[in-house]
Amino acid sequence: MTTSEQLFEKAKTLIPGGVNSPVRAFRAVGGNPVFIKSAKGPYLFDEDGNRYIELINSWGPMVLGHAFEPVEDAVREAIQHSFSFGAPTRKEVEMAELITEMVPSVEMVRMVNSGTEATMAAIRVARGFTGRDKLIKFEGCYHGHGDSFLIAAGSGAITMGTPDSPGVTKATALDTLTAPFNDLHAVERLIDANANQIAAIILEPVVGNMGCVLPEPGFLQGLRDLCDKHAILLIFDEVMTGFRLAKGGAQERFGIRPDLTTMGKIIGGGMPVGAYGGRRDIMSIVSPAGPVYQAGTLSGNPIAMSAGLAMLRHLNDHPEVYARLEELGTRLTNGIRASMVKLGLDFTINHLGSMYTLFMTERPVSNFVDAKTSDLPLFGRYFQAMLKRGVYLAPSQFESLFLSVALTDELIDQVSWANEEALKEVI
Ligand code: HOZ
Repeated sequence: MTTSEQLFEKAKTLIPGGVNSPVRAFRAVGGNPVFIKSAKGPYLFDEDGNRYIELINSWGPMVLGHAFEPVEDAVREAIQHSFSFGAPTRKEVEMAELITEMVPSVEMVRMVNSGTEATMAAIRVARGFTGRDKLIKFEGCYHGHGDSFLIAAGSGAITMGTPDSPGVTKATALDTLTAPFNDLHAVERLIDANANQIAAIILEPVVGNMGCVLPEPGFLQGLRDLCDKHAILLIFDEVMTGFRLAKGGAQERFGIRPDLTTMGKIIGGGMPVGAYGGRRDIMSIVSPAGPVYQAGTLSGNPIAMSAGLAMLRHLNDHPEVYARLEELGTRLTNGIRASMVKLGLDFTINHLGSMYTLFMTERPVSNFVDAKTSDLPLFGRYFQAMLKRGVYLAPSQFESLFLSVALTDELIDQVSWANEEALKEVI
């Protein structure tokens, strides 16, 4: 038995399913999860001494690779001053200033501890601001595990076969309306059928949680226009895309200004951090400035702020990081396409910048229904074939992969090679 196997056996007796977040249990791909011991740059190392080229990067934030030295140094410096105060600090002010500079739609920002917290708070604020109860989300988008979002949810929820989770009350579920991603007409119909009742439309502007799915031309602008017309707030969930697709996230890349934005672990340099922010008039209703309550002792934690500041400052000062991420993403997806031509395969690759997904379907994937046409058992075999060749992919078809600038051209070519060999093996 490997060390990972031993750990998993024990974990299953102590932790539900043996893991603290479902996707990583490998249920969708079979086999035993590998237990990670450490990571550096582009590599993960498991408890059995195996090394993997890392294509998840903690589900997004490790855009500079693991254990990036300026972030490590910042954490080392910060821990000398204790770990938590539950009181304001200079670093929180610096963080807020930097975020508002990098993401101009965010005029005020509140730090929280995870993307889930950020989205839960953002919709509360949207409801408080508009005085309306309902929200529109898109099938297959995932906004964390808040009750309102576990309706037609992607990521682990669909991976485990529970897009609509038991435990969410009927009343809560009724306030969440869903539409297919990229379908403006469906959104219009929902708005018409629920006149003056919709507080917000929330979406991942580039989806990571049903695999990588791109907005079609005009979709984001169409949502912006509908929101303006009907006094609905537009919320971009940039937990995965923020500071990754561009310095200012997907909203910079597509030139759309949402009313509110949610952000995640990247602003903690990978540590447990989230944030929500947006228009000053909206954020001014958050307690204690206004009546909408939201709080947290760990919010703005000094260690996490130090890590996040080091990472965001680096990204802000080094725009070449984004050009490099583009090159790496293009090199890898071109390599995968070339292999597929060679092998006579026509699977769909969705790609933007440093995010991509190879869907095991020949159908173009622009929404959840399309994504679900993927051959999931084939994906499982492909995942295992890649793992065997030392490449660590997301253990679910319904997740995006994320590259880091720690990858080199040579490593990208190794991944392409592994990909071709893996496809040959499983087809
Ligand atoms: N649901 C997360 C990504 N969409 C992954 C959770 C994990 O860390 O296992």
